[in-house]
Amino acid sequence: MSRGKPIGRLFLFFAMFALLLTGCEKPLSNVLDPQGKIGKEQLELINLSVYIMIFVCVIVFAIFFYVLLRFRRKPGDNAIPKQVEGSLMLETLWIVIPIILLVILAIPTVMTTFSQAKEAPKTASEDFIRVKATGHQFWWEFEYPDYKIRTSQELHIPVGKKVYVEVTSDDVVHAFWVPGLAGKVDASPGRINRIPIDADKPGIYKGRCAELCGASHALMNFQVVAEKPSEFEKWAKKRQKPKSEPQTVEAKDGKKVFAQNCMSCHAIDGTKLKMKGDKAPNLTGFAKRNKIGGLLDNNEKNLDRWLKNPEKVKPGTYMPGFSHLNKKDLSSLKTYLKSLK
Ligand code: HEC
Ligand SMILES: [Cu+2]
Repeated sequence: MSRGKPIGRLFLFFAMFALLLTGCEKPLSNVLDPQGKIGKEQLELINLSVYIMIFVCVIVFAIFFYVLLRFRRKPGDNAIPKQVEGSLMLETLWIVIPIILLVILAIPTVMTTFSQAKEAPKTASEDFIRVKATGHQFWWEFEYPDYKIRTSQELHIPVGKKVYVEVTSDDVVHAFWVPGLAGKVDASPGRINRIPIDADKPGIYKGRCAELCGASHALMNFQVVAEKPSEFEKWAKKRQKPKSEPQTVEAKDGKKVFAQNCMSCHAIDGTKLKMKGDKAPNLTGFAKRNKIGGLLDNNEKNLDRWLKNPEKVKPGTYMPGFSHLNKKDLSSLKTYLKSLK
């Protein structure tokens, strides 16, 4: 293969780089195009600091090049130029100008930070909802205290309402981040950090863990499902009264297999058996989820893959594999999971 001229190669390099940048993420996951009021306020702060930096760079480089050209040493000129050390005017200038710039940066930053970090009001209201998000290796749990529901991997939120998220962790330090909506916040064990999020329009926004937390950190994804408030209420009602009792013989068998093998870790609400495992995602309404483990499309083939060897999908996961179950048990188990609505 010909190696091309250096300029050609350089061009190719930048062209590929540009291509890489454009291909990074689908829409709805772009930090520089947030889809909610809160993200937009945060973007304004980013923009303000970028404008100030550009302003400083332009002036400094303009002076730099001016001095470079204007005061070049000419041949035969060996005189020492006039010294400006101790110039009161210059020193005042280069102290006062940065102070002014920092104040311009600080006022909106402090105001926005404090107004966004406010705690949710104590009494529930129509204007906002509360969510507690807990990071686990390698999945997210979401709790809605005002609705008394608990879910995982999929955070449903009503469009146009402020969502007060209280973030914490059950094990190591994770970080809660929905790039398309707002900034990130650490999820630390034994501590609650707050971040509000909101979405202007319905859609599915990618969420991810933003703190290296173990082997499957990069796979610790979740989804934010933003829907019209009426749809959200419908979803919440359904979650409060889920259809978890099996209706067919096969699903009934599957429930037995589940009770024997899975109940120690997983909870399913709305069954006569008390399935209250708390070491793993709550599987209530599992059939309605878009993804398995926040990662694989929720279909038969992937469910099979996940149940037989979750380690292969998420290295280091605490979910054991169940490839030892016989064909019939595995198939009735899947039927039961697919009936959870
Ligand atoms: C030792 C505890 C444990 C047992 C037992 C267990 N699981 Fe899991 N399971 C987990 C953990 C932990 C996760 C979360 C994995 C992740 O995403 O990182 C999980 C995830 C899942 C998921 C994906 C959930 C989601 O929200 O997308 C399904 C489905 C699942 N398990 C089914 C089962 C079934 C069926 C059984 C029994 C045959 C079972 N599990 C047994 C710990 C367990
Ligand atoms: Cu993590």
